[in-house]
Amino acid sequence: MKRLFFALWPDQNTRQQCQQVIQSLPGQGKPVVANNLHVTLVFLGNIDQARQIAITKAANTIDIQPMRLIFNHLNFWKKPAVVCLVAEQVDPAVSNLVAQLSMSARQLGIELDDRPYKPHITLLRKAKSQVNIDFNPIHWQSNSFCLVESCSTTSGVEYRVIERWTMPD
Ligand code: 2AM
Repeated sequence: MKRLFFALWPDQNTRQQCQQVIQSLPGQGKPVVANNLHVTLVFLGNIDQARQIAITKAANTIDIQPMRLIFNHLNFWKKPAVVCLVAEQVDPAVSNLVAQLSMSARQLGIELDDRPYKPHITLLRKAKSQVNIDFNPIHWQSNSFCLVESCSTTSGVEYRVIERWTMPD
């Protein structure tokens, strides 16, 4: 079994901009390390090999559209205790992708969250309160999405891209 999720994987420049926001946050919570910053599309949970192969085949058939994201808000979500960058407007290209991946996962009997989808990048975990800082909105266009494994290591959780689907040129 692997703990898997679909995600958008920021380029280096976007990662650096997120890091700058993290560095300007008042000290609280546990910062997400630069290489782990991502936008979860669909969290799948523990998946066996047969289902991984099946969901990969389903993803192969998806027609990827350019996804434009503007992370313009910093939110504190009390229940997961995170501070995250949120894109208030959801690009239909992103919601379509989430809908297609979710449908494929459900068809394979994978149970998913029912909560409405909000693209976000978690910056701090174990956060305690809202932060109010000014920052320049982060603009990013993603032309690909990934299947990512969440791995527990002695130095903490590490997210590893195991498959990537990119829009043809
Ligand atoms: P996040 O996207 O808000 O940071 C791997 O665990 C990733 O999947 C994390 O980034 C996590 O939160 C996201 N995720 C979404 N739903 C989850 C769930 N029900 N359980 C664990 N992680 C979940």
